[in-house]
Amino acid sequence: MASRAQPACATLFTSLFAFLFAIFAFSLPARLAAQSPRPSPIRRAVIVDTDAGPDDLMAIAFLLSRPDIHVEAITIVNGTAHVPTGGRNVLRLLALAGHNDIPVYLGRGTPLSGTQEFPAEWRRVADDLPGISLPEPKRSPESRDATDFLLKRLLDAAHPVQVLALGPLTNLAEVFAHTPRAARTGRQIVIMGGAVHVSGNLGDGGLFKTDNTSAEWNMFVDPAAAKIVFTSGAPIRLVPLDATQRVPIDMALLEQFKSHAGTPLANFVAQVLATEGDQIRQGFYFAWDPLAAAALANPAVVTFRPLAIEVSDKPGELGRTVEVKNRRSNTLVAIDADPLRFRDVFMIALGVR
Ligand code: AGV
Ligand code: CA
Repeated sequence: MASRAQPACATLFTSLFAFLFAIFAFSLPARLAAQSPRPSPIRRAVIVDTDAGPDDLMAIAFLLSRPDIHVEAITIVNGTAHVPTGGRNVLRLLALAGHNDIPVYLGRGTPLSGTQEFPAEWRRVADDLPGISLPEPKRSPESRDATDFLLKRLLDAAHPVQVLALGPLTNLAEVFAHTPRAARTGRQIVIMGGAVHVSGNLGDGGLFKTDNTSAEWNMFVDPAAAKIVFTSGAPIRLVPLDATQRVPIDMALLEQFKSHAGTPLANFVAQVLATEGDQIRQGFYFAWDPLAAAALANPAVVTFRPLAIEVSDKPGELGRTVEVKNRRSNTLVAIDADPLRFRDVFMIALGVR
């Protein structure tokens, strides 16, 4: 008797357990969604390599506001800001965003070769961020340097990561020169820089005297690094001036942010835009790094075309990104952008309507 009752009891228990488990399992997604402020559980891992200019910080604010993107780390490259101050400012932005979990790694303070620098006035503004209030940082930069971090992280092929490069290419080039296969293990690298079928921007603001009318600043500051990255075999999406000049930032966008910013990050963007008011009014302030970030998050904001790109080392056009015809493409180049789509993508993420 007892020997038959046992299996019956066990079956009852098994069914009861299966029933309870089914209720638990089916209600799990709904409960998780209710608890989490982020609707999408699948987030893309992104490392931002930045020279911490004011518009780099807007691009980072945008990415931090996207529920589908996980900014895993930020590496600082020599460029608009000086590396230590740039790192500190990024950590202050992360403190504002409540993202003190994101590590910041510092790169070297000079280009791989040459002594080109951004105009001193732009460097001062990027270091000091006049008119912009940010809290004190909640942590220090990591003690490992940026290239050591990038190298090991990119070689972890089991966890592919996208890199968004918003300044000169010094850090990435240092990594690829050291270990060439690191260029091929990551996901797409999205780069803001270059000018392919349009003029360069070294003359912006009349701060720098040069005859070079074809280079863009990020490529010009470290052309040797740009050359290494474009010949590395890395899968590159380039967002050059061809695309960014289609997206001028106008007073209307500034006003929208001023009157509708409802989060600390949107408020921060409003402040940055307000400090660029003069350039915006004169019509030469563009969505450079914010467009590249938006193109990473939502490629439909730009039109990509596969092209073979080479970086010039000729004196009169140092750093120019040249299209070479009849050669296999090495780059998806954003040759155009949709300004209205950019606005939507950027403003929706930051909660501004
Ligand atoms: O050339 C574009 C790059 C972007 O990475 N930077 C600005 C963005 O961070 C340099 C630059 C070009 N024109 C500028 C720049 C301007 N008028 N003010 C400040 N930086
Ligand atoms: Ca930049």
